[in-house]
Amino acid sequence: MRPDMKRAPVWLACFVLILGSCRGGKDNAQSRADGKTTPTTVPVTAPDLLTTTSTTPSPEPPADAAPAGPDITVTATEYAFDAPRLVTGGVVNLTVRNAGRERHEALIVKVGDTPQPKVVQALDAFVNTRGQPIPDFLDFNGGIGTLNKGTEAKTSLTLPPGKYAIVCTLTDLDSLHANLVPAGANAPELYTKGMYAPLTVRGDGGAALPGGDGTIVASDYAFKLPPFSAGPRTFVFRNDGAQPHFASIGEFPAGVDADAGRKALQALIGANPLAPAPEGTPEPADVAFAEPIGPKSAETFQLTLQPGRTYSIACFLSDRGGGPSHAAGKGMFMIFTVPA
Ligand SMILES: [Cu+2]
Repeated sequence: MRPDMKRAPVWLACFVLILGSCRGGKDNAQSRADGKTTPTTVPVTAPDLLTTTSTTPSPEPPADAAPAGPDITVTATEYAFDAPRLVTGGVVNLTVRNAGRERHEALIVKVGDTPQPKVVQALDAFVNTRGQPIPDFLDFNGGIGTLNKGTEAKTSLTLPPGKYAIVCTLTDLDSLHANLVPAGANAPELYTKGMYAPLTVRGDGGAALPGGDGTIVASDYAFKLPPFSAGPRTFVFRNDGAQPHFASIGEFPAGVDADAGRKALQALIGANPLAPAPEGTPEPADVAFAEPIGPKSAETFQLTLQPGRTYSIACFLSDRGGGPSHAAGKGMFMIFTVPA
């Protein structure tokens, strides 16, 4: 999910070029965006996975279909998810691979029997007009946040039996360097372009959530953090609150200490998200997301911590009933520095 904390200055000429080529050929847009001409992708295999197309969701899997799990893999491309249609409930170990050229995510939302157009309408409202009430039929069940092309990430999450959709809420613009995204720019979310995969969950496989390297606890409205140490880590993100929460983790440039990080974060969160950050404010780079989860739920996420660096952690969700983001309205953000 997009953190919604900052949008960067305009480079209008380039934006026009990129938009033009986005329509005709994404290779050009991507090459311009990251300064490379060679697309890099990971090889994709799709063992016993069924391809899902989103515009016409297939009927429910048959009653005697064999569910996948607890280990499942979802592959993201432009613009589709290659994902199982039926999985065993309980703890699911999900690997998401980005085999496309753009950035993608795999957010799992519980949708029940709500038809796809109505879900999409609710997602549009949620993504583009933060602070509106979230409809009762929509629940967040974690997933994998923004993944760069050619990368993969893992999460373990809990899926009670029910009907879900795997969605990507990013747009083509999210694949551009932040400095190229003009203020107020908009593009269709990728779940409207094919990245909407219905998922049915049956039964409970009885697997347990792995422990990881520590637990980050979200409540209404604070984070409790474990001790941190440098290196590749897997953390449990647990929601003990009554509201949905997520964690967007940003890494400040080297040399930014906790004090400077706190001041910067306060300035960024207070700023208009469509405006450039105040002059000279160091900005944290998004490095990890614990995707949104509902109350009494937990998931794991991966995060590589650098020695001596300062990080931000913030929740930009609002209450289900609407209102300001938890970061802006409730002060649900923190700074931490990893020991050198
Ligand atoms: Cu929150």
